[in-house]
Formats: sequence, C-alpha cells, structure tokens
Amino acid sequence: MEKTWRWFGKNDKITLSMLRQIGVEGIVTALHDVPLGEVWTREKIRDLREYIEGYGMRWSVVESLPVVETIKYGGPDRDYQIEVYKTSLRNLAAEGIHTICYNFMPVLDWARTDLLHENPNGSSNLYFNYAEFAYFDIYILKRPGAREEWASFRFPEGYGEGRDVLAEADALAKTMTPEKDHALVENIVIKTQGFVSGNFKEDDEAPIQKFREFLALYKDIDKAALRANMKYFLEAIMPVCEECGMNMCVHPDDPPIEVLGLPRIVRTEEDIRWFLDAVPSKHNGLTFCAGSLSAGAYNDVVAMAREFASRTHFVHLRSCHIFPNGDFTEASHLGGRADIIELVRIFEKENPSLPMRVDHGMTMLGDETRGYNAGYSFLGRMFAMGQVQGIIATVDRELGIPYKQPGFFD
Ligand code: DNO
Repeated sequence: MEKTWRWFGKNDKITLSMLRQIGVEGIVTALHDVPLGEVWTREKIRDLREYIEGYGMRWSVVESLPVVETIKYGGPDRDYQIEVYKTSLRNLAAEGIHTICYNFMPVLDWARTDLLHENPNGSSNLYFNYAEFAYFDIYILKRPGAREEWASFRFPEGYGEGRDVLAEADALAKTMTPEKDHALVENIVIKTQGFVSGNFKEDDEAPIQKFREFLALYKDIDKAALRANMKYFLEAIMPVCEECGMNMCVHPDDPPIEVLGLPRIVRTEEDIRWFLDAVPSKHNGLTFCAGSLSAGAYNDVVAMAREFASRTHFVHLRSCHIFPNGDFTEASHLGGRADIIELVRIFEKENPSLPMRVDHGMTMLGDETRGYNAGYSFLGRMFAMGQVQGIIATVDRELGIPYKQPGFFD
C-alpha cells in the first residue's frame, strides 16, 4: 500500500519535512482555502502539488473535493454545481491527481460527542455517546420529532440491551450547564466540521440556527430521494471521470447510523452494493474507511473488504470498539472490530499500490496541547502509522511483495 498522510496544507502545524521522516510517501489533502462551490483552478492545484513534490512526496489523493448540499438535496442550482465539480475534476486530472475522496452525508460530515475521551492508559480517543447526542438533538437543536424518534430508538442486536437513551438524555438535561452545552456544540458542530471544509466554521456566530436551516433543506428528502440524487450526481460526472482517468471514492457515513432525522446511504454492505451497482463504472468506487464501517455493529468489516476490494480506490485504516451499551470509541489500530491485519492482507493482494492513510489516532504525550485538529494528532497518528507499516512489511513478506521503507539507504 502507498503510505499516505492527511495533511491540511501549508498552515498545518505538522510539516512535510516532519512527514518525510516517518515514512510517508504520499499526501492526502485539499484546497482548503477555496470556498465551497467554487472551481479549483489549475494554478492553485499546481502550486500545492509542486510544494508537496518539493519535499519528495506526491499529492496522492484529494480528501475531499466537497459535494455541496444543493447536489445532495437536489436544489435548483445543482446542475450548475455539478458543472463546477466537473471542471475541478478536469483540472485535477490535468495536474496528475486521479483519486478523489468525497462524501454524500447531508449537513454533517462526521460526528463525535467527545474528542478527548480518556483511555485506560492515559491517552485519549474520539468517542460517541448516544445519550449526549440525543440530548443535543432534543434540547439544543430542539429538532421537531426528535423526542419521538429517540423514544423508539433501538440499538443493533447484542448491544444496548435495556438501555433507554431518551431517559438518559432527560437525566442529562438536569445536569447540563451552559458551558457543557457549549462544549457539546463545539464537539458536534464546530471542531469536527470546520477543518474538513464542512458547512460550519470556527467563527460561526449562530451555528445552531444555521444547522436548522440546513436541516430544513432536507425535509422532503428520504433515503430513496437521497439515493436518486447520488445516482444523478455520479451519472453526470462519470463521463468526465472516464475521459480523464479519475477515480471517485465515496467515504462511508461516520458513524454509520441515521442521525438527526437525516437519511444516510453509505452505511452498510447493502448500501455500498447499491451505489456500486447503480453506476457500474470502475471509476465509481469506495474509500474503504475501516473505522467508520466498524462503528456499525451490523458491519462485518473483513467480509466487506473482500467483497469491495476491487472497487476500492483508497483505504482509511482505523478500528472502533463498541461497548456493550452501544456507545463506541476509537480503538488501537491493532485492536477493535476492524481486523486491520487481515484488511492489509486483502488490499495488498488486490493492489499493492493502493493509497492508504492511518485515520485518526490517539491524542498522547502532549498532542493535546498542540492545537491539532480533532482526531488528527501527530504523535498518536505517528504511533499508528508505525504499527501499520509493520503490518504492511509483514504481510508483504508473506505475499512475496518487495517492501521498501522510504527514507533509508538500504
Ligand atoms: C473525518 C474524515 C471525514 C472525511 C470526509 C470525506 O475524519 O474521515 O471528514 O474526510 O467525510 O469526504
């Protein structure tokens, strides 16, 4: 696998010269300064590509070229926005970049309730607590119908037995303070969305109001409608992808559950099969995010990798642990539900040059004081990267694939 790293551009505190020293071969990044819905010009793409190449690496994958909301809910200007998207794809291909990670999640790109949840060893990881999320939905967002939905919420079989999430959210309401509410909004809406070029920014003054306006756009959009809009988008861009050799790879929904009354359509095996079959071009593919998929108790991550390897263009290695009560956290890259050793074996057999990045990592050993983006620590991710490099080298030995550790003489 090509060992890549998500880097947030020239202002990232983690510099390219640091990344060269830890075995990174390819960079995963985006033009984070281009506003949503505007064309990525060749000049801007070239400038960043050359900057990366100046450090002896290549720009391997774009994560993300954002699909704006109007394309997702089918707004009046969606065809215009699809044309903008096609132009950016052509410009990226002309600069030699051929893999695009995007998502089709309405409103919220990804969600966690706690960004620094302490592990037994003193480090911390991202965490999702259903009761806190329900509290946010009912008491902060005040979404109509939320209370009724949480009243009938059921965990997948084997988890959360006897748990009443609504009762827990109501109990929480008695202990929450304005400061705690603020922290939850920061975690769910601000700190996780701004840096991934999502809909919300650090300096948004009324994020909850803005959130409600986004939700309103989806009032008539159910699962079938969102699927139809995804198919419409993919069919529209595929001729361009075929003409310029562009591989599109959708990121699974994170977490793979329906949130805040919004449909989510890249959660399960059946969902993935659906969109791959709906538009059967090889250029319509998947970002195999083992972390997102393993947060769904119904997902057998290894079986999914076997089934979808040939349509996978990019891999995120990360693993989740689901607690008996249904909440989940991000586990070690050597543990959790997403058997990363077996995943590496599957993907190395399929295509040894597939780009892979370790996704998220522990916050550890001072990472917490450095102001890194949530989940994107340096030492924690570097630790995971070291573990994954060891797995790749071992699997390559088993498979007779030559392994070269970048950055050394031998
Ligand atoms: C979070 C990331 C996501 C991902 C996008 C892809 O850590 O995995 O923000 O980049 O959903 O479009």
